Amino acid sequence: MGLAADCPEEPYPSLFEDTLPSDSREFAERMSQLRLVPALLGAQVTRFLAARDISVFNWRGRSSGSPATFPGSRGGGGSSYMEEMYFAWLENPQSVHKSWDSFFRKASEEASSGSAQPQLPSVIPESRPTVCSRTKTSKLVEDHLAVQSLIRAYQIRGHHVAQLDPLGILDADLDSFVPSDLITTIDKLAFYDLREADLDKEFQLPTTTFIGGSENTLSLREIIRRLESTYCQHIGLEFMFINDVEQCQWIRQKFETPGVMQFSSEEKRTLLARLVRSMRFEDFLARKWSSEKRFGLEGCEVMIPALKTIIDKSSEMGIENVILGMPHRGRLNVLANVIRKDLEQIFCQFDPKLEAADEGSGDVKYHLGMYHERINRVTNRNITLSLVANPSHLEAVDPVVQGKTKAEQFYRGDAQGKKVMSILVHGDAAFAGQGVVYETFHLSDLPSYTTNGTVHVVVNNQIGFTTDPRMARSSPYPTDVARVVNAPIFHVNADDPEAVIYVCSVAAEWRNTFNKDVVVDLVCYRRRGHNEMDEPMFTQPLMYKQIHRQVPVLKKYADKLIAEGTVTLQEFEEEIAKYDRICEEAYGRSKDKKILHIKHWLDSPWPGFFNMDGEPKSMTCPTTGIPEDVLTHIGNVASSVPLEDFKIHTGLSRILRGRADMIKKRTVDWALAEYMAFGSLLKEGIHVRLSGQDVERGTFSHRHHVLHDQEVDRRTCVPMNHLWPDQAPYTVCNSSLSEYGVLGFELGYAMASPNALVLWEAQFGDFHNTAQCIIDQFISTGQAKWVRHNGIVLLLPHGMEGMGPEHSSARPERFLQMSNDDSDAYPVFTEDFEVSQLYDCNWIVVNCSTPASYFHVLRRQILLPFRKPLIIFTPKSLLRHPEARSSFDQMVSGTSFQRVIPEDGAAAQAPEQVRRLIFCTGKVYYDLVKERSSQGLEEQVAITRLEQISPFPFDLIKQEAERYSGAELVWCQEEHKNMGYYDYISPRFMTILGRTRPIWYVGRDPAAAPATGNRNAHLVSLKKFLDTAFNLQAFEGKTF
Ligand SMILES: Cc1ncc(C[n+]2csc(CCOP(=O)(O)OP(=O)(O)O)c2C)c(N)n1
Ligand SMILES: [Mg+2]
Repeated sequence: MGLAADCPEEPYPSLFEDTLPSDSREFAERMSQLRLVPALLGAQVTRFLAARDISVFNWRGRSSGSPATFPGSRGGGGSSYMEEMYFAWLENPQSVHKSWDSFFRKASEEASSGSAQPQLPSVIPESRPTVCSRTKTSKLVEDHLAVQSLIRAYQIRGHHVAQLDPLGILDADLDSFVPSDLITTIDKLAFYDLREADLDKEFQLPTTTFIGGSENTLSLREIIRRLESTYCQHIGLEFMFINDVEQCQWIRQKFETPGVMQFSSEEKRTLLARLVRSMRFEDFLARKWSSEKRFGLEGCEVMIPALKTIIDKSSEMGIENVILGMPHRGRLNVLANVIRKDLEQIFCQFDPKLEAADEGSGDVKYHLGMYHERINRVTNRNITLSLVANPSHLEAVDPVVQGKTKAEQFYRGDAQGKKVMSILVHGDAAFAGQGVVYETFHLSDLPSYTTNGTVHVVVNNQIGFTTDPRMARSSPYPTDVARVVNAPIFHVNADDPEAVIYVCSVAAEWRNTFNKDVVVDLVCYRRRGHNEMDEPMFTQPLMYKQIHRQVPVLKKYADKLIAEGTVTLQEFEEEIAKYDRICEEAYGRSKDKKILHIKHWLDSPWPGFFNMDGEPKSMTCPTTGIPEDVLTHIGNVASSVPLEDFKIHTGLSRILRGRADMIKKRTVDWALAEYMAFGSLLKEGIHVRLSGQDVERGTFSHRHHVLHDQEVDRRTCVPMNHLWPDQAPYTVCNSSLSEYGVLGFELGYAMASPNALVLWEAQFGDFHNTAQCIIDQFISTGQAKWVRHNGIVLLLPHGMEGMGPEHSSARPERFLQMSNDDSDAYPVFTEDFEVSQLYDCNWIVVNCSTPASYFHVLRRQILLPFRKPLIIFTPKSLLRHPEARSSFDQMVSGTSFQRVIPEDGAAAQAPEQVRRLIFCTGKVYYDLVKERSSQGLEEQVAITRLEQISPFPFDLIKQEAERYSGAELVWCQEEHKNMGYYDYISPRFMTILGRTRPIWYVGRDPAAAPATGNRNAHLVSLKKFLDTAFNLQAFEGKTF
């Protein structure tokens, strides 16, 4: 007989409404308060929890492990009902049942008098004659508390025993341990002080579970059965760590409600048809090109219907643009069956004789990107899908996808991410192993970086190349990294297609409801080796024996649907034949294709920017100067506080006064030049975004683009957005302390549109190397591999200033070594040499020595008729150097960026008298000028600056060398000889000079570290090379 029958008249439901706190912080606070009243509750709780030290039983062939802790109970969960009652009673004694009221009243009296503990409350009114004895009711309360704990245990730990591995070999959490509080055998009821006899008793369900559906009570047997079926079958849910009750409730409702996983026969047929496509596509490739690598999806064919479900569901909820990032595995299948790239364009890529039509080196077929606008068949709405091209470097594309998504949202005014979303697909080993995954997660909730939720899909084939997951990660699941941002994680057995589809549709809904990340972990297997040529039996013999026995998911699902009568065998076979025919026909057409157009694989087309052939509309660049009144206006805004009653720091007032002074004198320093460049572009409708660590103020406290009210918390003002009423928006944002993630993000942002100046600034240039993968794999090579232009700007503070080995060098040598202009080819100096040289290069590397130079190069970046990444070595001490100022005259209309700034002093008046011409770049120019003046060598030594180092200004260097035909040529740099620019400029000088004159090196000696940590050593080496620079006998008698 059930409990309700024992005490039928009791107001049981209200009393047992669940009140367990899900918020762990709140819970911790309460626990600490609770510690203040141990005398009151301590003994009761202890008694309730006593005698539950129970051994763990073998279950489903799992071996026993160490006993689990019991956080839901021992840590407080079991007592929390009592706590809830207690705190509610403290607030208002009327709010709890009177039996609790009397219990607490009594307890507090007794606690203060030091007498014995009170009895737990009876739910039976004391005045009523009762059939339930006091012990019985006490047991009843305890049993209910136990059932609550039991439900909570399943919600928290059910996933540990879920049947996730389709092979049935590995535990998805890498641990065979069975939590002791899950009722995996009858005897484990004892953990809760329950017995087999209790199984048929009815229990009131707390509000934190939905297993009852419309019923408020269930028998214990049914409770356990339903919990098992929700949490321990083919879906494993991890969400109870989320610090938000509403979100936890939402998930519980989605999965616990009885009958939620019902599919109509139409839905089942669609799912089967999608599986047919997924599987037969791989089969087709395997048949036609059996010895080609394609990184097939076999073993996780369900990923195609999974992605399609996420897209369908999202489209249903209003999404119009989905941006995908994914690695190699299954990529061709996704292109064919999710993005719907023409099959012949995929198949023709397998033809080794296919010629590339576009310039560039191209990429392997499973890296290319794609963009497609189509109608979503399920929702009948327009949808744009793009798959972002990516390198082999696993997970590197993650932040890039996020940046592109953010930009698309920005341009559409989609601040909530209701129109544009991203999906990231990961491999299990890469997701756990690559740090950029973590960096990308940390961007997910930052205001200037959030994409309002990403759906992550992990192809968890339980292997990474040849490495077993037990050797590849220290966390239980490959997905644990997602826990840091409170993303729910849905593990699912990929051999249960309906479970997968259900989980995916919940994931899409989650993203749409809460605008937060979510992870779907498809626990699957890899039917073949890492690629189709690999032998997996070398390293995973037993796993692969099982895989060889494994019935493919398509067959399993088809058998199921045929058995239940949803489809007939004939229909199934026809579906297969139909898709095979589609593939055959496309294959036939693909043979006619002789030329590969990589531009057909663009993930981010820029409509209208290039001409119809994808070429720049001109090969000229307008001058980059601007009218003086615009300079003055921007300067005035940069020197003021545009908001009323806004109190800025007095130190900043001084800075603004200094700026106003400069504007009056028609001069600019570095910060003002930047202001003028950004402001003028904003005026022209160009969106500007500057991101990086501490960029708002500027690492060197020179920028101050965000003003902070000193009296009103978090009141800020960005004067740059107060320039003109119809200007484009300016975004300046301090980033998380990440280079890899943030640079990738900004690169993706810049990818979305050519009409934006997107800049990433490193705190110090030295730190860019933690983002080296983005630089190597995307920035320097992106256009060559994927014909996609990108105008990202890197601002890299650089300069030897005695700040030690890690705050000195942005490693110019590395950027220059990757520049693609030919050091040995004597160029043809056509009329458009300057622009066409820029067009041909893979990136532009500059080291500006004046603010005007910086101003012009930033503007040129946008005024050019094409886009190239721009690397700028930016100054530190020059930011405040009194000589490093520019006059408006160097920035007004008609002026432009000077790739080379020739000597314009005394030496230039009589070049034939000059004995030495020193070429240099950047800050060392100021040291050289000072030294020259102190030695009185202005007439004998000319100094010429290279502002643009790469592509190398061959034409201007030639002119300079010819003008000073009798002078010795010297390259002077402050960097060590094996670093800096020397190795880059030296062969180019040789080429342009026809090897007739040497270019002597002056600078620091070769070294391992880029700079000394000793200030004195720094100064000594500076003096030494400056002495050599002006020692006119230094190279006498030397040969080259
Ligand atoms: C950053 C990086 N390191 C190493 C590799 C070489 N590599 C290619 S695939 C692979 C295994 C990836 O395993 P997983 O992420 O589980 O994906 P799967 O191939 O199993 O789908 C490795 C190590 C790589 N591509 N990128
Ligand atoms: Mg894997």
